[in-house]
Amino acid sequence: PPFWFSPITGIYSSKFPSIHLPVDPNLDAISALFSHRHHGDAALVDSLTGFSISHTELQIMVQSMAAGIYHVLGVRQGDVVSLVLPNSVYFPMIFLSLISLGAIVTTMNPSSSLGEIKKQVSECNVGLAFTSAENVDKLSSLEVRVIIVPESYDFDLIRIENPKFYAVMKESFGFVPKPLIKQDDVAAIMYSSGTTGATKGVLLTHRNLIASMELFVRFEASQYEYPGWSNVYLAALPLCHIYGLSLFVMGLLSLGSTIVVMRRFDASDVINVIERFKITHFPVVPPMLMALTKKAKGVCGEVFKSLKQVSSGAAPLSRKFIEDFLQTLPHVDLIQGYGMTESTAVGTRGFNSEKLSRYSSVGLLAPNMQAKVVDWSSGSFLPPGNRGELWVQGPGVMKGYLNNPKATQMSIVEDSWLRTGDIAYFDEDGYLFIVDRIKEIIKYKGFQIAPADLEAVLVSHPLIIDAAVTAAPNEECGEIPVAFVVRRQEATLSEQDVISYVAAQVAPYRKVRKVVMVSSIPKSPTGKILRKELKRILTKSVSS
Ligand code: 4UW
Repeated sequence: PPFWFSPITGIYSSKFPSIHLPVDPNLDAISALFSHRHHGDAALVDSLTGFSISHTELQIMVQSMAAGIYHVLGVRQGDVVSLVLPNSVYFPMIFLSLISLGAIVTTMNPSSSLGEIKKQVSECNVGLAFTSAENVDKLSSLEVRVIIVPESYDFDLIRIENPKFYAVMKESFGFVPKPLIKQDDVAAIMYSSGTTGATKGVLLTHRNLIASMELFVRFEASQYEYPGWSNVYLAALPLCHIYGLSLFVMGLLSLGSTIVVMRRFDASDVINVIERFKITHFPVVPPMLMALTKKAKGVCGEVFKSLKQVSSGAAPLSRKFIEDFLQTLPHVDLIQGYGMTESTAVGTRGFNSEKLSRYSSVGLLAPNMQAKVVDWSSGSFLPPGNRGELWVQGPGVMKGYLNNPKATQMSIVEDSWLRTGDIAYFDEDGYLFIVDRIKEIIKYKGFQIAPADLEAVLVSHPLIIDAAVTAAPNEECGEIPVAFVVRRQEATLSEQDVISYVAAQVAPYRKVRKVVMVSSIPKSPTGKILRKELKRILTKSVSS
């Protein structure tokens, strides 16, 4: 057998030598981040205005903002603060400042509905939020103290128009007592539905964030022929999701790379931004790759001269997209990566994906990570070439779910193994291929949608007796949520009524996009929704 697989234990190990992670139990992720020395110049650049701050300035601003947050806002170690923010240069500054104080950050998608924000605010016990103007009313109605984060980088203007934020950011308060932060303390609570049920808070510790920075981002950069600090990354992925957060906010800032931040993804803008800022690396989700390829076909190749690498993840990438991209931009390296919120994005990354067959692989296990491929009927551990549920183990794996020991016990099994809910196999060279998903989550453009969350909204409708949600494949978005609905007998409820009802209560990306009226929901004797059966009904209704 290869050195990276043991037929006795069934354990796959990383092909890379282990990386020495800091052993001091009293270490916070921000001290670890800023302890790295590098040659970096510009750290964060706003793609719209070109406003930029250097790595040195970033460090100073984080210190001064932490002091402002401590003295002006009274935030203390262990307090949970929410970021309900679109991408901006301020996002990393605020995140790093809060974490450095030992506060716990919970991120929310800025398009979240009042109901979604309410759930997270109450579960996490959020007292303060940093948010953009459009979410102020929602948060205030929940009695959360709000700090509005400006869109502008004109500090003279901010001093007049938003003196509160200015005071937090710029006033110099000098001394902040440094709390004792342990690596095992929780730093962030990210939301994910895991393998089943509603969305849950994923507890990520300082140790998890450090592991993600070292094993995912810094390790990959160490494999390039050129130094990581010379790269210019485009951050169009949402920083509120684990992929953007661990890559841009932690890993790349520690490397000294330059990050050009886009408020939101737009394919035409992206092309201008790539040319203007000479972007070298562009991490994407599959729909972004598709949109980029489409746009690139009509554009002179010179525009993409600087681009070296595009990395895709968070959802499966079809072979068709891969081939199309490689034909359109043959000089650009395409890799895939795989990770989860529950693993702090640590998982696999593609390296030297020289053969076309390898492009559809999500790459090799990160250093210090181990995996098992488990046969779901017999429970046995499978060797290379065999498909089963992927389990992973390593320092990126979360502490557990917030206030939910049962869900934690179901996800982290045999002491330390995280069940991914993905069906996968390793090939004879140790490359991982994700082939299916057995967990319930729907991936819409790489974002998670928990069927259970939508089902709860659906059955709250007075005319709906029962409901179930599953995914339908969709070329542009990967998957879209489809609702199966059982109406009250006398009810005149249309498919459009159902779509509108849900749309009013969830973030736009999570809305139901198709409705199938049924007379009953297929369930097991114990009342569990038979999702496979739903999928079957769906395929039948499409093909007939
Ligand atoms: N192919 C097929 C993939 C893939 C995938 C993820 O929302 P979460 O919890 O987290 C993410 C994290 C994505 C990510 C992390 C680190 C990294 O290097 C990278 O590379 C580009 C991406 O999406 O959803 C986790 C679930 O998303 C699916 C899979 O089902 C996983 O359990 N998923 N990446 N390349 N499916």
